Amino acid sequence: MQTPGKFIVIEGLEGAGKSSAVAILTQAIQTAGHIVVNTREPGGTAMAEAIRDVVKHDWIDEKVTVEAELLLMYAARAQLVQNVILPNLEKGFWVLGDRHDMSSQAYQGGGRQIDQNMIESLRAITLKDFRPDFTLYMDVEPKEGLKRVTGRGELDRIEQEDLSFFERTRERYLLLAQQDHNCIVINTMQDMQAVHTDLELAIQQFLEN
Ligand code: Z5A
Repeated sequence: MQTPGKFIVIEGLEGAGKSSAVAILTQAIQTAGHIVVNTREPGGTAMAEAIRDVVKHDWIDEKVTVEAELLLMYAARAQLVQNVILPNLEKGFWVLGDRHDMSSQAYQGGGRQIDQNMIESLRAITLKDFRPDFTLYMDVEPKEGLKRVTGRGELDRIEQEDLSFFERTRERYLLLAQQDHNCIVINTMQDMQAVHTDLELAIQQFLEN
């Protein structure tokens, strides 16, 4: 789908450093003269934020099925794409997303081990041929990522998963990144200054092309 604006996405496990990446990329894109609209997934519209609360909530006496989780992620995404992302891209603004479809492919496909064809069908129904123009996957070893975010308070339902869930998620992320020629991998197992330099170089190259 061709629009005047560009859709850039930051992906990665928890503790990969997505928050500071958002700040650096926003600044670089604005300096190049574009208006930036920031989004996060799941969330970003009133209804999608309500879905975010539902999907992250720990329902204690009720098992959240992997199918329900997947459907909720796509319901939130459908709302965000139609109400926020596409209208802004059509105005020529740049949209910078903290997570998008690759999160479902990695967390629900890799972590939860949902069949890839099922996810692909949902993707096709919800997003049709809409895809990011550029994705920066922030790679972190799960143990290190979880260490960085401990001490932030109570863990939500997904954060309570065991290490093997995050290892499967990371493995799927790396595979997806390798298959997507519009995606680059940023190694975040280095100090923050080096990560920031890599991010700046990557976005400059994209802006120049
Ligand atoms: N999810 C899903 O399953 N399927 C989907 O389709 C979608 C999402 C869209 C969203 O949670 C949850 O939903 C997420 C995936 C799932 N669940 N999990 N688990 P969220 O939005 O609340 O959480 P998040 O996206 O994972 O954000 P986060 O935990 O805040 O991660 P982050 O933004 O990457 O972390 P950060 O705040 O930038 O960095 C964390 C700390 O590490 C911070 O103190 C930094 O100073 C430090 N840091 C960062 N980089 C470094 C380096 N290089 N060295 C040392 N320290 C560092």
